[in-house]
Amino acid sequence: MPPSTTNGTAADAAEEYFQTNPPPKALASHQALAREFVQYHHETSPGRRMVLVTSGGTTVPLENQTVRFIDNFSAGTRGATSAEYFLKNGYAVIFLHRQFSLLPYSRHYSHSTNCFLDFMDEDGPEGGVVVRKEYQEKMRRVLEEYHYAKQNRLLLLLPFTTVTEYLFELRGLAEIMRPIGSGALFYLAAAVSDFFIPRERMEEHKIQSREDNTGGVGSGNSRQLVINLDPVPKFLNNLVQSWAPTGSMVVSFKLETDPNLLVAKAEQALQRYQHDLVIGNLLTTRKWEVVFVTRDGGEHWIRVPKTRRSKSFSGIEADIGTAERKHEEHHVDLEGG
Ligand code: PAZ
Repeated sequence: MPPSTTNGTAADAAEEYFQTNPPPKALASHQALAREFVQYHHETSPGRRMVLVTSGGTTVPLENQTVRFIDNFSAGTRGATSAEYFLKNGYAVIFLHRQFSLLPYSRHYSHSTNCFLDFMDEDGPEGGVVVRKEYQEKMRRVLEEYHYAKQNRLLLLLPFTTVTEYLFELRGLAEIMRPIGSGALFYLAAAVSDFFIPRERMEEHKIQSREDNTGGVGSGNSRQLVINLDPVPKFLNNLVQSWAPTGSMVVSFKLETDPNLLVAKAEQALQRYQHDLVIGNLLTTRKWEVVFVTRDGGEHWIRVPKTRRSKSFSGIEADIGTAERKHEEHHVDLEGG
C-alpha cells in the first residue's frame, strides 16, 4: 500500500492515522487529569497562562508485544529545563514527556550523570543521611521551587512512550486546553519520529532471528531483518488549524545535523504550518546555540558565551525563555490580547 500521505491532504492522513492506530491505554485517565488541571487553573486564577511542553524521544515499536523498538537520542533536557523556566514565570505546565526521561527539578539529580548518591553523606546527626554541605544551597533552591510547583498544583506530568501514544496525547490535550484560549502555549520540544510501522504490518510477537522474516515488519529470505517504515503524517497543521485553542501560540523545534539545512527547514515548517515560531538547533551544538525563526522572516541566534558553557548545567534554556517571552508579548499584541 502506498503511504497514506499520497492520498488526499496531510490533514486527511493525520485523521486516518488516528483511525487505523489504537489509542494508548492511559489516554482516558490522562485526559481526566488534564481536564481537572485546566478547570482548576481556569477557575482559581483565570489569567494564568498554561503551556503544554512536550519532551523526550518517541519510540517506534517493531512488534505489538514489544521487545524491540527504534528510538532516538533525546534525553528530555530541553523540555525539562524549559518547564522549570515556564514555572518560574508563572505558567501552569502540562509536561508531556517520554517515560523515564528527565523531569523538571529532579533532572538536577539523576541516577546516572549527577547521580543523587554523590550529593549525600552518611555522617549526619545521630547517624542520619544528609546533603553534603557544598550542595546544600543549590539543593535548597531546587527543592523550594519544586515544592512551590507541587503545592500550587502548577505541574502535571503525563508520560508517553511510542510515537502513536505521543500523537494521541497531543491531540487529546490540545482539545482539553480549549477553555484557555489565547492563554495557551504549545512548546513542542519532543523529538518525534518521522517514520513508523503501521498497525496492520506490525508483527504480534517477538521477531525471530532464525526464520524467514516474510511479510510484517521484515522481509527477505535470509537472517537479515529488513524494516519497512511509513512516514508519520505531519500533524502540526492539524494542531494549528483545529486541535489547539483559537489564538493560542504554537512553538515547534527543528533539529538538524547539517548546518546548511537548519534555517531553510525551519522557514519551510513555518510556511507550511503557519504557526508562530520555530526554534532551530543542531545536534552537536544544541546545548549552547539555537536560532529563532519567525514568520516575518526573522532569524535570531541565541548563543551561550563560551565562558558559561562548561559551568552552566542549565544551559541555554534561560535565554530561550527570555527570548520566547519577548516573542510571546509581541504575539499577544498582534492578537490584541
Ligand atoms: O532532549 P534533548 O535536550 O537531548 O534534545 C532537545 C531536542 C534537540 C530534541 C529539541 O531541542 C528539538 O529540537 N526537538 C525537535 C526535534 C525534531 O526536529 O523533531
